[in-house]
Amino acid sequence: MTIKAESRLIIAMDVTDRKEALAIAEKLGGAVDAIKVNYPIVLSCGLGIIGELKQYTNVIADFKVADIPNTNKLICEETFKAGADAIICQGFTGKDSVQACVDAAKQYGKEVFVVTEMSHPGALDFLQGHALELVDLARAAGANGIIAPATRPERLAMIRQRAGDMKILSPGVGTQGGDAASAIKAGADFVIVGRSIYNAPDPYQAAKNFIEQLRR
Ligand code: FNU
Repeated sequence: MTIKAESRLIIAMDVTDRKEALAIAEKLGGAVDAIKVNYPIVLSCGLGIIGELKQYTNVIADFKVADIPNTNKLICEETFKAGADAIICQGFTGKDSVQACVDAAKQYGKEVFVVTEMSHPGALDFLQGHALELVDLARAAGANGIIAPATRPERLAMIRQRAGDMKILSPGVGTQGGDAASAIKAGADFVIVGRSIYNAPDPYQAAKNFIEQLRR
């Protein structure tokens, strides 16, 4: 199943308390296109949290998989068996490693997104210089989409040009300084928002505000 762009909002569930995560998911699951889990929640709650969150919406496993092809395949299989609808992998490991993720995803009917330029300042040290090559690599490997920064809309637009019809998921909105509407305008299909939602006094209202911005 592919994750469809409806609200265009993906919540980054980086809280480490299971009850808090499930309460937010119950409130927001119906309004967002997916919940993204990363190591903090899985390390604190266990892999089973994927299945628990999945009852509310699609789940994307942001494991930034970055190993040799066989290990990548094993990581993807365990993640998909746990119920994740998609997985995020790194591209700098090379085409064979990304291909292993894509092959595993095809077997399970799931999706793969490849990190290109990251949203934080450190992405300028190495990743930015190779971002367009990473886009090409993701496409050549048959990935469903890529991750590109909402913190640099001009770079996001450049990456969009190169990405063809691949989906773009864009983190860095809110706390990291990126703007949701600008990211969509630059070519993102989805924005990923974590702290600006789950740390808000009213996460539901915060999510609704983002959805409203994305609709305009
Ligand atoms: P928030 N994330 C990111 N930038 O922020 N996966 C990237 O380039 C990237 C990511 C994740 O800042 C980050 O790990 F490839 O609180 C976190 O889970 O909104 C989320 O996106 C952003 O969280």
